[in-house]
Amino acid sequence: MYKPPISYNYSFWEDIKLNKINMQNLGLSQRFLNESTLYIGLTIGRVISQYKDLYKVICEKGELIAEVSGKFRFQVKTLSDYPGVGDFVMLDRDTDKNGNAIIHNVLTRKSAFIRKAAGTSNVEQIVAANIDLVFICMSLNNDFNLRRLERYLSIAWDSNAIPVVVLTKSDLCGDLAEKLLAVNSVAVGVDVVVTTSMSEDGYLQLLDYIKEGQTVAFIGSSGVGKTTLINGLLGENVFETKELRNDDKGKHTTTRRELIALQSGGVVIDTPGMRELGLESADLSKAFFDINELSAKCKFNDCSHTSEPGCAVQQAIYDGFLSLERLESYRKLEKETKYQGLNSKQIETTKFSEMFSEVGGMKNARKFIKEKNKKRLY
Ligand SMILES: Nc1nc2c(ncn2[C@@H]2O[C@H](COP(=O)(O)OP(=O)(O)O)[C@@H](O)[C@H]2O)c(=O)[nH]1
Ligand SMILES: [Mg+2]
Ligand SMILES: [Zn+2]
Repeated sequence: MYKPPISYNYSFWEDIKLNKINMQNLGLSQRFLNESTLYIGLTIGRVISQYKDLYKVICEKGELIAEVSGKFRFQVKTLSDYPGVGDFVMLDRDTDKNGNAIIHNVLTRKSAFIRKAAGTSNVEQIVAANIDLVFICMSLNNDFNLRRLERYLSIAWDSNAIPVVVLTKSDLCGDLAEKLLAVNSVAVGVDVVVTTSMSEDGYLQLLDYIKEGQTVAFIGSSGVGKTTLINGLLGENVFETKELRNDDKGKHTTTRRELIALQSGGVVIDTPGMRELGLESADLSKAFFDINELSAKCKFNDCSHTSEPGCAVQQAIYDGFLSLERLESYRKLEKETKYQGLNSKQIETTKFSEMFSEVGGMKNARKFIKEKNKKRLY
């Protein structure tokens, strides 16, 4: 079904030139306006791209280049405290004619998609902030990988935004029905949209999800067609796509802008592809809702779903309702996020239990820790 593209011929950049920027169209809601009144004399803006220490920010008077204040830099605790694309920030001026604007504050995020570079500890990074929806983009050809999808879904559920799976390049897929079945078994309770940028009606259904005043982030591996989709929705090549062989093997080309408003009032965020997506925190209870539900039916409350009698998870695998790969994927992600929310003492305890469960079982580990804690009292 073909729907006329509502974003075509929209002269957003004309608006900028004419200083007619409507911050509401850029997602500025009452909630952020209220918070901004705490900062008297500062101007509110939204980060539209970042390059190293410099931020491109859009505010009522137009775009400007900004950097964080020295005090801000001094106070940050983690990388994710720094502004990211989509953040609302408080600036000391509304033009950069006389030098870069200074960012003094980042307004409280209502959501954030955070990645952690795999293998490195504590380097978490804001991929997109203040988003309502996350379009998890995966191509139906080379990039297709259910385990990766589970990873993305786990982070997306944890972000406070609602995930939608966007399958791209359907024109390059010969077994769509089969792939859809597989995706649906993994994307529990999540909308799945099939797209292709090869025809105009192949992606317009995405517009149904991008509501006025809302922000949608396109997330996924490099080369799956995120930028092409967004350009299609905008009806103009605002973002640079990479020309490559149709095989997903693209390199990220830096874009000047990553956040842009659609005529409909919605805002889209294009993100550069991520080769690695480490978990900082994840919500496995939603991403693995099926396993969670099954666990409740296991005979033992602390069932590890390995060899216990009356294990509903193992039964589901046996009956073919759940794949072993999915359970393993769940375990892997669980392990990565295990220490989340624990204090240092709890982490230490957990590590000890693990260590000792390998040697002499949990009993020994508990005893050891008890002894250790006793000694601490004296
Ligand atoms: N066959 C086919 N190629 C596509 C489609 N969408 C994008 N491409 C191509 O895939 C490559 C990568 O696209 P791009 O939008 O830059 O991917 P991104 O890295 O996810 O932003 C480009 O060469 C596009 O022309 C599609 O639906 N079908
Ligand atoms: Mg791109
Ligand atoms: Zn079990």
